[in-house]
This record gives sequence, structure tokens and C-alpha cells, in this order.
Amino acid sequence: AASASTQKKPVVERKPDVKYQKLFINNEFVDSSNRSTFEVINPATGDVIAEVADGSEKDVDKAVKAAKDAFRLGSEWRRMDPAARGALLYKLADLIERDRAYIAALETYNNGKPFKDSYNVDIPHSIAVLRYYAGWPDKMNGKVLPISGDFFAYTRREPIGIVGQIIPWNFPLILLCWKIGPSVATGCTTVIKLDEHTPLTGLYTAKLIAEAGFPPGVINILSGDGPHCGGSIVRHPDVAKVAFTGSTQVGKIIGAEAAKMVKRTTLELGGKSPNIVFADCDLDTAVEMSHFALFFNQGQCCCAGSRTYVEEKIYDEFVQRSVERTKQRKVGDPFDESTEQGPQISHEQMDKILDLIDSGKRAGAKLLVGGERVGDKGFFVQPTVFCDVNDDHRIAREEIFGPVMQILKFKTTDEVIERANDTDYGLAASVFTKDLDKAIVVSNGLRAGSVWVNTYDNFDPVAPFGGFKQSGLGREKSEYSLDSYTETKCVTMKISQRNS
Ligand code: TXE
Repeated sequence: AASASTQKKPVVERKPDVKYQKLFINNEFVDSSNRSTFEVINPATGDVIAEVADGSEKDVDKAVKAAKDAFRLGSEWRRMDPAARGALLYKLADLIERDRAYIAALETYNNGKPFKDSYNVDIPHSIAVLRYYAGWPDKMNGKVLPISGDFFAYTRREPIGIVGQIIPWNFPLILLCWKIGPSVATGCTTVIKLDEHTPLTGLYTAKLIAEAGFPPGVINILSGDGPHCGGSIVRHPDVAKVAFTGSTQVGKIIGAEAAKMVKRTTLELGGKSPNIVFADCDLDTAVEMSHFALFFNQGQCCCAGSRTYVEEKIYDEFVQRSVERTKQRKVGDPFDESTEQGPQISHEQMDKILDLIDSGKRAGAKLLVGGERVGDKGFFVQPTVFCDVNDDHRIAREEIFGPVMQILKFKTTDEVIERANDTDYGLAASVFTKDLDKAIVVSNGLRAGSVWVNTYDNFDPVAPFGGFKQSGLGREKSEYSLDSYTETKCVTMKISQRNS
């Protein structure tokens, strides 16, 4: 890799060409069966930037058929050596790396996240995730079992089959890679639906999937709406497993629908993650990381640290420093190098956030900075901080999914653990302290799938991610994710004589 000093700055295309707008089925781009399309909006301006094919139930049938053909016994995919499946993922990662500047620009153009985040976080993390999964196919061993009697028994980890996957708009490329990585590594075939707000980088990646040499039908990528296109995937009888990332509300609908056919299901849903700051922390780190934990990605993170519990002794100073930091946060054109915060994804999301801010004000929480829309073009919201928030305020209970920080005061360790756990969610949590014992005791007491200590949002591919309680079902990334894409088969054979 080039060193920082020799690395060339990318040439940033502020209006990247939108090259692919159709459904990707069997390695070909096709119109939707009824030729209908929907508009894709640039959230920084509100302008239409593309018309994209609107996948219908018929298109889902077509895509599932392609995935089914690719999964037939004796097919190129089923006969492929495991290591060759890994090589395809490495190749895809290399192609994304080759086109990093273009894909990062397209992600920013469509999603509104700052280009420096698309380029330095979203694209490199997507590549790392694909490379992580690329190493797995030839390392998933079965076992020979010490069975009693004259038998020989072994297990095999077989692909579940055709997988249906549905992703949201907050990390379009990253979540595509989180989904196709384990599917390909385990030898499944997939039909994945992109979010209707952000289909552009996924459709471009489709082109790279064909270029990498994946056999037709192994990965099919659809654009389309939730209830019809997404719902048809979930209900399709040939889809054996559903993997969904999105709201808890929709996750419950999908889980219930999938359960009717005993489909395997993984759900990665919402959160209201507690971030606990003890008086004995390194305050500079805690202020900066708490700010990052909430405001990163315009606050649109399922694991956003959206309940900041601060110990009484340092509460006033923490509040004051957090407000100062938030006042410096630069909001604006996501293509500007100095921008830290772009627009929210849609008018609807912006309205939801402003409504929750209002509820906070009305409930009596103290608004210290922000609280309004920025300008009247695009969907920008001011970085906002509330202090003196109570546990029963809506802003302390509901997922805001925007740049709105809630600071709450606590006195004792037992009290804060109990309050942190008093929620239907359980996705993530964090602890800031220099006391090792406290860090471990509190981490172990928190009912959340990820706990970060003196840091936040570490998303290394080796680490599992997923929720306790209503934040989800199952784990993504890491070796744990492979279990939900495989079935364990046990083959038992009668033999004439078993010896030790
Ligand atoms: O999510 P939806 P929305 C939360 C966040 C946000 C709220 C609403 O709080 O404010 O959800 O966002 C597809 N059958 N998160 O409305 O509706 C849909 O097309 C099948 C947290 O955008 O859950 C899209 O592809 N699919 C979350 C995906 O579900 C359906 C990220 C997500 O959309 C469907 C996003 C249906 N009936 C929002 N209805 C996270 N966990 O990070 C919708 N979809």
C-alpha cells in the first residue's frame, strides 16, 4: 500500500454517471416485467438523479428461479471447489478497490454521507468484509463423530439454499457486502433487494459481480419497494432463509411471515444504545467518542450511542464540552472536504427527527444546541444536544435515527446498569472508564450484542454483530454468521465392525 505521503488524492466526481438502473438477474440487467420505474433522489438537494427499475412479484419469481437453477445439483456453482468460491470474493473485492473513487462518489451522491466517509469508511470496510469471507469456504470443516456401535458418522455443513436478503439505506454498500459475503462463502445463492432510497451502488456492484466471473444466478440484485418486492421475496416458497436489516417494526412482520414456512431468519433491527461515561474516564476521549457514537453517519446508525449516561461528578463538564464539540460540527455539502455531516436520507426521516426533537422540548428536556432544519433545500438537520433527559422521555426510548444526542445523569454503577438495560432493544452499548474491574463488570452486565470499552463503532469483520431482545435475531460478520447460512447434516452408516 502507498504511504500516506505518496497516496494520490482521489479525483472526486460530484455528479457521477449513473450507469446501471435495471434489475440484475442471471448476470444480466433487465427491465422490470411491467417496465415501471421509481425515482431516486439526491438527499442533499432533493433532485431526482435516476429512474430505477421497480421490481415486482413477477421479477422476484424470475430472480428466485435464477437462484434455484444456479443451486441445482451438478450446477457449476454446486460443483465449484470451495477455494474457487473464495477466489471470486477476492476478485470482487479487488474490483471494488479498483473503482473505489467512483463508487464512493456514487454512494455520497445517492445517500448524502460525506465523501470522506464513503471513501475512507464505507468502501474500505466493504472490501475488508468480502476479503474476510473469501478466506472461509475451504475452512468450514465437518466432523467425524465418536458414535456408539458398528456405525460410522460424520457431519457436513451444507448451504441452506436460496437466500432472500433485504437491506436498508444507511450503509448501502457495506450491508450488501455483509449479506453476500456469507451467502457466497457457504455456497448459497441469493436474491437481494436494495433499499428504494439507495439502489445505485448496489446496481453498480452487480456489474462488478458479473465482471468477477460469478456464475449466472448466484447473486441476483433487485431494486424495488418493501411490501411488494421485499414481501414477495420473504413469502416465496423456494426461499429457504431470509436475512433482513431494517426497522424493528418491519422486522416483526418479516419474522412472522417467514415463520409460517419455518424459514430460517436473521434480523438486524433497531436500537437505543446506552453509552456510559464514568467520572474516572479519559474525558477528552469520552467526549469525542460519545460525539462520534451518536453523530456518525448523520446519526443514522442502528447502533448509535443515543442514550449518553454521564456520572454526576463530571456531568456539567461533559455536557459543556459536548455542546462545544457539537457547535463545531460542520454540516453541509457532502462533497466538501471539511463537511462532517450531510443530509438525512429523506424528507420523511427529517420530519420524524424534527418531531422527536419537538417532543423532547415539550417533555422538558433541555435543548442546548440545534433543534432545527438547516435551510430549505435537501434534508439537513442541525446537530442537536439535549441534557437533563429523563428515562421516560420519548427521546430516551425511541430510535431517533438522526443527529440528536440525549445526555442523562447517573450516580451509581448498579443504577446505571439497570437503567441502561431498561429498554426493548439490545444492540450495542459502551463504557468509558479507566477502571478495569468496572469495565468488565459493567460490560458483562449490559444486555447488548456488542459492547465497546473506551471506543465506539469498531466494526472489524472478525467481530460478531447483532442484537439481544427486539434488536434482532442471529449474528452477522465473523464466524458466527456462517451458522445461519448452513444446515448441519449428519450422515450415519452401518459398518461391519467399528474398532477404537
Ligand atoms: O425502514 P424499513 P425505513 C429504522 C430507523 C428509521 C426507521 C424507518 O429508526 O427511522 O427504521 O426507516 C424493506 N416486507 N431503521 O422506513 O421500512 C424496505 O424496502 C419486506 C433502522 O426506511 O424497515 C427496505 O429495503 N421488506 C435500520 C428495508 O425493508 C420491507 C436501518 C428497510 O426499510 C417491508 C433503516 C415489508 N413489508 C431504518 N417494508 C437499521 N437496523 O440500521 C419495508 N421493507
